[in-house]
Amino acid sequence: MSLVSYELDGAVALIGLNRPDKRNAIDDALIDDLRAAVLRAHEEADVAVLFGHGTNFCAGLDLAEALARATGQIKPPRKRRRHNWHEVFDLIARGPIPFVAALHGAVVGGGLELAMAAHVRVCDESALFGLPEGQRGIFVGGGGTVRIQRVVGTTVMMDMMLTGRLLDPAEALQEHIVRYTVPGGQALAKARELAARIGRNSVETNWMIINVLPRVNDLSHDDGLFMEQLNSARARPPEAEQRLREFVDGKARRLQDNQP
Ligand code: 1HE
Repeated sequence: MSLVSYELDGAVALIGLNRPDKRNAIDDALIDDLRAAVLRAHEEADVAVLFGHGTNFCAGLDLAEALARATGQIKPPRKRRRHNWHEVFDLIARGPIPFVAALHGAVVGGGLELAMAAHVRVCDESALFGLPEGQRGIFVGGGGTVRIQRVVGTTVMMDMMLTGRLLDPAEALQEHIVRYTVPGGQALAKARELAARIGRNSVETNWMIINVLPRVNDLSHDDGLFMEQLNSARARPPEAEQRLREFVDGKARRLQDNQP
């Protein structure tokens, strides 16, 4: 049985962490199933929603499996390869389609790192965000030093890691961990609504938004502007001509119809 559910609703893939008895803790089997689901979504969807089944989004690293690994019960691979969380989270963050994360309950440790690989994040009022690695004697390993630190800044991440402080939805909004907060039980519905809007954009522009912006963030001012110029001057796909014509002919949706 897969530890990750997958459903296609039109052009929106719904990907659900499905290990609720273990609070969707991420073990090797779950990461493999998540990888398969993400790759399938890349093929057949224009946008994806990531959510957790049960009462939590994700309790982070499977600590029982981590203990088995630390005590040698699970043999390390003979050859070094790329960290499998890094690979899968990058497939989400820098793949061909945008991801919207619907968050509730515990969003901690690796669960927060996974959420931060998504491009738009929504939480309901039950959500709690934390980085309890210090209490477990381990360190972030799912890209958090890069991805979380860039969003919340060093001060906030250090505080979360050193004190183990949990952020509530209002604090998460303030720190840009989420962009939308909704009443209990409504995160998935809101995420699906946002995904539907995102899915109405040009696929090509969505690709540039999620792939160009984070890279420009890593560049100097001059190189960033150069990268922007290269991308905005790329040959426009036929879809762009059609969308431009719809606007000029008065047939396009107006911006005020778009407020989330
Ligand atoms: C788990 C895990 C887990 C729950 N690994 N099994 N993550 C953490 O430090 C979070 C640890 N978990 C918790 O603090 C709590 O479980 C929760 C706040 C998420 C949920 O509490 P609650 O009362 O609803 O559930 P519970 O009774 O604590 O747990 C239910 C079951 O899930 C129980 O198993 P059971 O067989 O006894 O029923 C728990 O053992 C199991 N469970 N969380 C394994 N994380 C690559 S670097 C990333 C580093 C990190 O992610 S650090 C953060 C680790």
